[in-house]
Amino acid sequence: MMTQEAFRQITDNFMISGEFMECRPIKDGHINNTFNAVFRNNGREMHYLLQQVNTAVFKNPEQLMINIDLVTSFLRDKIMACGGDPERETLYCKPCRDGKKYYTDEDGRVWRVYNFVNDAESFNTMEDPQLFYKAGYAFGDFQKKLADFPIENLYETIPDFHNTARRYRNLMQSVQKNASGRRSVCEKEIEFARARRDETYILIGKIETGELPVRVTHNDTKINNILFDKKTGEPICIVDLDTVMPGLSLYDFGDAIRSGATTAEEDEADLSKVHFDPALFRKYTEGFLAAAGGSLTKAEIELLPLSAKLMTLECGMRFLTDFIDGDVYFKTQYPEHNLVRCRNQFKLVADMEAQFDEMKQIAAASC
Ligand code: GN1
Ligand code: MG
Repeated sequence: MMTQEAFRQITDNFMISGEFMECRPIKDGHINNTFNAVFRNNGREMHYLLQQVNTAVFKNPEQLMINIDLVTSFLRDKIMACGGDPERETLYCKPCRDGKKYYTDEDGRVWRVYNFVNDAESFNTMEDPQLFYKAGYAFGDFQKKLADFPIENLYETIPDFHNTARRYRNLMQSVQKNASGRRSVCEKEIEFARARRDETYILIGKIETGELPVRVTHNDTKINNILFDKKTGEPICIVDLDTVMPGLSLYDFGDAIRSGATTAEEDEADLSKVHFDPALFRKYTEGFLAAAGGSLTKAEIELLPLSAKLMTLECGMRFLTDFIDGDVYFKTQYPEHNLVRCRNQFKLVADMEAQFDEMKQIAAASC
């Protein structure tokens, strides 16, 4: 547990005016540690988003922060050109007093500070189809805004992040090693993944053949990575930019469906509550295509349903791998947490397979 004095000392390294009041933990996200840093400046309470970057996951914070700085500056310019409010519509880094974009403390921990978007909220599920339509539009628009970003300037912050075939191989290596000794309790899930091995190569294969274009994508389009304006209910800002890098539009589409076109949270253990919802799939698809559809190729549009299934399978395999490895990657709250998440994702995969024809019809009708 860090003391408030320790937080004060960390934030003191950033160009923030006013007096430090306190840091409050924000519990979202499985990777980084996030805090609301409260300051008082001229009698006004000011908020900043302080994050401790997980350097076990993001091994090169220098490159990570270069990416984020380039992307957020680019977005800021675009937002201003459209008459938008760059303070609320994009994150941007508050620099350190030495001009760097992040601070490394004495224990080697890496910290950064973003603007805090006030009067905004995020959701872990999307029961309201209209809200999910807006989410689709927002992620589609994010992709569209970055369409002319010079992709060659971006580092790959986590290599092979959405290489589903690689994720499958990693799972099988973990199964072999069985570091936690937990393998025997998840044989059914291992078999589920094994039965879908050939499909894990489809998207990566189409990059290699040039059938699918590599674009600047977000790569972590979990639905709670959109901030909605509390007053208007409109999406205002896309957050969690650590994995913005070269990728497929299908990764962003698929991961949003994985996390949003479902009737339950990602770690709902009661599978009778977990269903893929085709009506939500339809809404997101319509919203995403309304914003980004014009720039997508025929091949991309055709693969939308499959990408939803593959991104869900991939995420389930990653949870399963981490369960077998002994919970070394994702934050967990209890010993079976990763297995519960895996079962939840695999239930969605099975549902999508059962309703795949309907998904294809919806995608075809939405463009
Ligand atoms: C992680 O940080 P967060 O919770 O938004 C993960 C995503 C997974 C997601 C599953 C860098 O995202 O890839 O889809 O958990 N991010 C990283 O909930 O691994
Ligand atoms: Mg993330």
